[in-house]
Amino acid sequence: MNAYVQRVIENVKAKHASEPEFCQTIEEVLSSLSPVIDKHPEYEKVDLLGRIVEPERMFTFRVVWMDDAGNYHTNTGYRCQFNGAIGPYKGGLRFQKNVYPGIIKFLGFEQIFKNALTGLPIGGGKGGSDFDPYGKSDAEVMRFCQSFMTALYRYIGPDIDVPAGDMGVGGREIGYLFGQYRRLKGVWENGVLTGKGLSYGGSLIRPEATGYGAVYYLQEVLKHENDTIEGKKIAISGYGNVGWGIMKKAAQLGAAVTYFAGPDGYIHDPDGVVTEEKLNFILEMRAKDPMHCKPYADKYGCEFVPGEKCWGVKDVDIYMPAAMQNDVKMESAVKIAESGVKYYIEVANMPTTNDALDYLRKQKHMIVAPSKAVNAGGVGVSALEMAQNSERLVWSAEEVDEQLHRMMENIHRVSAEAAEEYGLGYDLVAGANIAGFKKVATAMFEQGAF
Ligand code: 2IT
Repeated sequence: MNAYVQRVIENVKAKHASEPEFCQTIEEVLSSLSPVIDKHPEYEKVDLLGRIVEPERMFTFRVVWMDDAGNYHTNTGYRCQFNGAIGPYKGGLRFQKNVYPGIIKFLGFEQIFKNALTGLPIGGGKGGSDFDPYGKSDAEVMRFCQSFMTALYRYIGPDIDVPAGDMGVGGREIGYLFGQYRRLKGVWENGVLTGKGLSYGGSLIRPEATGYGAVYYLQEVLKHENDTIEGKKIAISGYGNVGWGIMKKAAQLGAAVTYFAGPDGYIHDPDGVVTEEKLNFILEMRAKDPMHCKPYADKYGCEFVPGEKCWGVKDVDIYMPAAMQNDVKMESAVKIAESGVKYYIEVANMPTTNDALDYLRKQKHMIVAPSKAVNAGGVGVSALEMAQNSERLVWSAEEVDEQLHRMMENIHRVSAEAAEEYGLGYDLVAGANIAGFKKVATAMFEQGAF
């Protein structure tokens, strides 16, 4: 490995030892960049890598809210404005009780190259809070969101930083956040958040975009292998917004999600989650109780395996981890490799530990695609939402879907070309890191040192 790359990785690991997720993403991404740094010694001269691993700005804030019984609670809010070289900071907010700086920084760093891959002018950022939305009433969520935005509003804006949703932040939360922003600022800046409701500046297809985009990317991989999506069986983890979008698009294209895993175990539906009724049932089940997917098995009489993940099942063609970070560890990776399944398409942010990812990438019979490319359609359509807002226009669902489709084809193509350029063959993981880096690095270099 390039000595400068190695040094930057070691520095990050020493400085951020208490933030393992951040160290993990830095090590994974930077090790792909070795050949690029070899070719561009000018980047070392201006310490471009030392700069890129340091957020431009990151802050915490106090969020105090009152529960329905009148008790006060205090949470920590975060926003990491990681890199604004190619556009306003852009990235979601995660509300989950395990949120701490290491999670926000890993997500923020992933967002930089992901956003660059969309081909649109958006920088990388992320935020959130250790607030646990589970079991909270609507009124409690509203009060929390209002308090959160009261602390954050002066640091964001359509040309500054544009938050969106992530885990624990969906349409409802974005509505409350947007309402409070508007109340505080007294202006209708409708590009300030994305994932908005359709009645106040949201984009058609945004809720489905991450899942749809993942399937469009998968189609490009299949095309590269002279294969097609028709008749393919898919095992996924997660059945949130993203997993649901995968199920729906797969069904439209003649494929089927036949396994899906939730927090309580996994479901095997040999017929696939392909009907309108089943897709709607998933939505209802999640709204009622996000922690259990067993009701699906009870309703449709299919197998439910409690406490297990579906990694290693043999009667599928494709794996798509779409739940959360570090979902697939070494033990699962070995089962996946032994199952003989060819396609491992990451969807959630950093769903695979570094050792497991290295192991899977070394399997000769497998093709591995990285989440920062595969899930980029979500933030890509967020950027399309910003474009519609600034034009004061609403594009049709067909138009947005068509642009999303083209975006995913392009992301796959530039990733494959970047890997090819550096003699790495069809390495989509390295290719995505290199293609994203090249755009951001060029912008940083041309803008001088800061
Ligand atoms: O991980 C992600 O890319 C997101 N949560 C979406 C971010 C966005 O700004 O739409």
